[in-house]
Amino acid sequence: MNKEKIEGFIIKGIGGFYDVKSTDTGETIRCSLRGLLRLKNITPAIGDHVIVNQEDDGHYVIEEIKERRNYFLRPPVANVDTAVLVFSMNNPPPNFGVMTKLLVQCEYNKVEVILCFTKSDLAGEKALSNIQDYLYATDYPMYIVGFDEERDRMIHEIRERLIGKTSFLAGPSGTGKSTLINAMIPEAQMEIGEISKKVLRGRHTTRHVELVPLEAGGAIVDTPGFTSIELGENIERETLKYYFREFDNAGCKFNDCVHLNEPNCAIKKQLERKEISPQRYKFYLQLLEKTENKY
Ligand SMILES: Nc1nc2c(ncn2[C@@H]2O[C@H](COP(=O)(O)OP(=O)(O)OP(=O)(O)O)[C@@H](O)[C@H]2O)c(=O)[nH]1
Ligand SMILES: [Mg+2]
Ligand SMILES: [Zn+2]
Repeated sequence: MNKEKIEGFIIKGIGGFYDVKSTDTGETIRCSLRGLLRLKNITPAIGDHVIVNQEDDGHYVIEEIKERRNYFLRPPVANVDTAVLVFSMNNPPPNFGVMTKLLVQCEYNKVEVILCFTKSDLAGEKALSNIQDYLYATDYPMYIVGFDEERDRMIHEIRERLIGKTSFLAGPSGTGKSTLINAMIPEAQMEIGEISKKVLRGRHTTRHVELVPLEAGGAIVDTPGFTSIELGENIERETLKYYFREFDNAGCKFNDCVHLNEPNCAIKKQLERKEISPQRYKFYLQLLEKTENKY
């Protein structure tokens, strides 16, 4: 005899189990995954809306994952509104290649992007100008935080922006994602690691993805850092250009222009007028080459 089904969303996954927060009662229920879903090779993601069933033996089992509004494979999150991309200005310095791929994935998944640059206390003017050289032609909102007297004000501003949304933090390891969450939500108490220890242990501090509610509404997801990521497989040679938001694709002579060597290419003109950052264009070409190698 089946008990009543529970509707909720996944807030945490550990060792094959998933914590589901009930939409009705707000209770957190630890669940396993029904064999059928496992057979279908569906991997649950944090943020997934699910239906849970209590088995006769009392165990809770996720038996259905509702259709996703959007989905990221790495980090594995679903149904998100906002991506907060976190890069440190120094120690480690920002990796613009990784940033480009993350931005393309966010555009593809149609999520709002916020860029956070941390450790401004450890960085000089050169670090800031490198970031500007890359981003000036885009209109991504950008926040700079560090351990300094401006910190509380900046943290407050970022938190205000995230109220009412489901957001996730993503970026390389050691850039201060968990530190940011703890600053915005002190009850979160995410584990924070020292860079030197990370290198010694050869692993990341945050090892699972976890969703933490914001008191004023919404939730933030902490994710483990990474050293490299791949472009999503659905991003193809002809469509890559649409995920560079400052590109004026409509202006080219040919609809299928990939802004390489085609005549009357509007992007080339934008480049000449410096309306596109040469850095961003360079990364675009690198990714374009990768999409070619896939076939
Ligand atoms: N000086 C300085 N250190 C910072 C700042 N933000 C974070 N840190 C330090 O950076 C180190 C890494 O911080 P974490 O929050 O663990 O980084 P993370 O991005 O969560 O790392 P992973 O979980 O491995 O992905 C810790 O020693 C933090 O104290 C900052 O603004 N300034
Ligand atoms: Mg962390
Ligand atoms: Zn073109």
